[in-house]
Formats: sequence, C-alpha cells, structure tokens
Amino acid sequence: MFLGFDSSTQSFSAIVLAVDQNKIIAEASVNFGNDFPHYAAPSGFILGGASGEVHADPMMWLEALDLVLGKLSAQIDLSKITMLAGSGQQHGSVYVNETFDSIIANLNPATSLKTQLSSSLTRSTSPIWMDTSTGVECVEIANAIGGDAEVCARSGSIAIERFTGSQIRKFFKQAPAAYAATDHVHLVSSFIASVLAGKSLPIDFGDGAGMNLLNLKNLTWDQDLMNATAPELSDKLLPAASCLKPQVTISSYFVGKYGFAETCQVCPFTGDNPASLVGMGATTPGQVVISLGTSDTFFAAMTEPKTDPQGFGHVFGNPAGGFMSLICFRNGSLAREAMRDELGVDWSAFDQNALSASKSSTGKNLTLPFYGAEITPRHDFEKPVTEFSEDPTDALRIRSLLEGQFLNMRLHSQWMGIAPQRILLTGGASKNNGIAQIVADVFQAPVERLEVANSAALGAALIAATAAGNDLVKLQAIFCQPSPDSRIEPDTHLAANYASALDQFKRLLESQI
Ligand code: ADP
Ligand code: XUL
Repeated sequence: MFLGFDSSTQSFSAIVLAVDQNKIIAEASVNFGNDFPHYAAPSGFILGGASGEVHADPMMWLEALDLVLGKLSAQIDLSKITMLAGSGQQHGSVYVNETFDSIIANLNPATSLKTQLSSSLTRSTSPIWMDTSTGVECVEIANAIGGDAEVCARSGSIAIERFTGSQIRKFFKQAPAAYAATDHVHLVSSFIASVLAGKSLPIDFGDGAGMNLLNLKNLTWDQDLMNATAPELSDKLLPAASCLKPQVTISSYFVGKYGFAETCQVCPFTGDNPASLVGMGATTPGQVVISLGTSDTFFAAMTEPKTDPQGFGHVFGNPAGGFMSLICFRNGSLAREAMRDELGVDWSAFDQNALSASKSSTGKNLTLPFYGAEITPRHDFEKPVTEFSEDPTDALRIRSLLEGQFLNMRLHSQWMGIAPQRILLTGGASKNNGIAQIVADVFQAPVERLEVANSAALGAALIAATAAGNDLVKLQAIFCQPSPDSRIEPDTHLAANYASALDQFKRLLESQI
C-alpha cells in the first residue's frame, strides 16, 4: 500500500492506494477552518496581515498530520504501507532552529507533534503563497543578479513576491538574529516530510523551482541567487532531490503511535501543483490541467523549460522528469466565494445562475474578477471592475465574473502556445457544472474531471508507488480515469463572442493597470 499526503491552503488530506487491488482503500482529511477554529484561520491563513503579508501557523499543519493519521489508522492497518510521499502548498517557508533535528529524531508518541515542536521555530508563522509583501526584496534580488531576465533564465521565473527567495530575504532584513539562528529553511512540503522522516529531508526539484533559488540547468541551488537572497543560505538548504528517491524509514513516533511498519520509507515531498500533474495523469506533454483550488492554476508538462516573456508564468520540475509550466491566479475560489456571499446564494444556486444567464450578450458584460491583490496580472485591485451593457442581474454578474476569471487565464496562458484539445479540471470548484461549462466555453475545448477529486494527494500516493518500483504510466491508466459523466462540451456558437470578448477584456484590464 502507498500513502500520499497533501497539505494545501485550506485543508490537509491523505489517500492510501492498494496497488494490487487497483483501488483507493482509505482517505481522510482535515479542513482547517471547520475542524480547527482555535487557529482563527477560516481559510487556512491568519487574517489581518499588514501590507500584503499572509502567514499561516505551521503548528496547524502538524496538528492536522496527527489528526489525519488518527483517522486513517481507524480505517486500515497502516503497517501495510511500504512507502509514503506527499505535497504541500508551494512557496510557503518554515524556519527551524538547531533543536529541530534532535526533536524530530526523538519524538515521544505519548504526546502530540505540536506540543513537542512548538519551540523549534525561529519564525513563529510561515509566509505562504498568498503573501504579496516582498516587492522591495524582489527588486533587490533582481538588481543583484543583473535583472529579471537573468533571474528567470536561471530559476524559471522572474523574482516573485510569493516565492521563497524574496520571503527569506525579508526575514533576514527584518529579524537578522532569528535568521542567523535558523538551522534549516524548509518549504511546507519538506517541513512535513522531515517530521515524518525524523530528520531534515531535502526539498524536491518540483517544489524547489518555486523559490527563485534553484538553477534549472543543473538542478542545484544557484550560488549567485543565494548570495542575492541572504547570507549563508547554502548552509540552511539541503541539496535538492527527486521526490522519487526515498530517503529514510519513518520515524519511530509514527510506528509507536499509528502502527506504521519500521520499514516504511519516506520520499521527499513535492509541491501541490507538481503532485497534481501526476494525479491528473498529465505528466507527458499535450495535456492541460486547470486547478480551481484556493488559487486557480493553469499548468502543463513540457520537455524544455520555456519561460514567460511577460514574467507571469513559471517553470517547475515535473516529478516524472522534465518540467512543467504554470500560471497562478490569486483570485480563485476566494473571489468566487466573495461573490457567492455578496449575492447570498449557495453553490448550487451559483451554479444554476451561471448556466441560466443569457448567452446573447457574451463578451458585452465584462468583469475584472479581482476582490483583492492579484498576481496575474500584478496589481492591487480593491474590488471587481465591471463594464455592463445591460442591467446586471445576479445571473449575469456571476457569469461575467467567471468569464472574467477564465478570459484572464486564456489571455495569460497564450505564451505557452498550447491550444488545448481537452482540459482536465480539478480542485474544490471543479465539481461545479456551471463553472466547468464556462471554462469549456471560454477555452472552446471539452472539459473532463477525474474519478478522484483530490489530485494532489492522489499524485503523492502515485509518486510513492512509483518510487517503490511501480510503472507510473500504468498506474495513471488505472487511477487517473475521467469520471464517465463528467465531460462538458463547449458551446461552439460562442467561439466568435469569446474571441472578441478576449480583446475587450484586455482593453479593460490595460485601462486599469
Ligand atoms: P486548496 O487545495 O487550495 O485548499 P481546494 O481544491 O480544496 O483548495 O478547494 C477549496 C475551495 O473549493 C473552497 O475555497 C471553495 O470555495 C471551493 N468549492 C467547494 N465546493 C464548491 C462548489 N460546489 N462550487 C464552487 N466552488 C466550490
Ligand atoms: C503556485 C501557487 C499556488 C500554491 C497553493 O505557484 O502559488 O497554487 O501552490 O496551491
């Protein structure tokens, strides 16, 4: 059996595969907002951060790890798991002191992870991918290296606010003593993997590429980028590794507390998007995935690291080898939720409204779909900007918001040069047929969803199975099948409307930024 974890923005989940039976035999999850009200983080992050800061509490992720394993061990015998892997929300960083490695090597199963590890941080909270507070540090890093083009040529992305490099630099500048006391800088992914392993594990290539620190030519930390970021950073980062290379057997804490076998091996964890690429069966080029989670992302596997000339897109490592291109939109589910709440409807009414809006005015009612700072394009929007040609009913407002989200995605994915023949949809909002229909209409391509909704946790479990010697392509043929009734065809009569809507959307966007 193989176990995959996903520590995402709003939840922590796990999937167990029994490969000999071709099925998922256990699943468990924790929703931070609903299950852990004591962190006062209804969407998984701490509210009220100043000047674009968005942080989360790493102890919340550890408490979730304990709870999810408690739930899983009530369902199945965890001693049958031979290998585990995982994924985490990308870019977020955890700063640990010199006690961390000895604490995780000697954890006591009689008490919780949270109790034992709360003293091991040099920074009590973790900046996450929603943080937009490091504009100054991005400029400093780019200037030190010779400009954004050079940062992008080395790391696959220009210096980006949510990426780990600029966040590390800000911490070093604001709290130099705490930075100096930091033994390891971990990503969310490598932090959780390390606790499971009982020793600090490396960052994987897929997630490491989201730091502005990994040189994509040789997959090692780039000394010039590290120098531009913060002093002695190379001492605080373990050499990057492949998530397919198991590192060590699981820590005795998990053997004693949840019944894992002492021989169960732990792989380095990867990022949620690279894991999703695996879980969607999209690790070979030619397929496009749209993930509608807290963030909306658009990604595809690629053989060569092609970069975005406009600086919005990224190159990450593909866990199966090669690379993936990705664009991330900050105003994803939280913007859809904001409109849902503004109109006082539930998801089912939201869905119906999106489908019932008149299509005759498609492209004539425009919405820039941003309820707060956006990263693609980079701009501090305060609320959606609209340009309506008729009275905005609730149905038109919902449809126009969704059209705006996917027109923005279509516009900013043009650099990839992919005309999708089929779009694979995943993430919490993908089950909504109204949203899926508008994705199909805007991109003029059929949309499919897979049987398993949690593609990141599934991808992690598939990574574990592959690391144990199974064939990934064969596994994907079994576990990554489209759900039979999930296919949604585009309304091809709308092709011309959306072609002109794209021009109109671009004009409105350019008038605002
Ligand atoms: P993450 O992995 O980033 O934590 P998920 O992929 O689990 O996020 O998606 C969570 C989001 O899915 C929630 O913020 C919620 O707004 C959205 N969601 C859940 N159900 C629906 C639905 N039926 N229609 C639209 N959005 C939904
Ligand atoms: C990708 C990104 C988000 C996070 C959270 O660059 O910032 O998709 O990985 O899901």
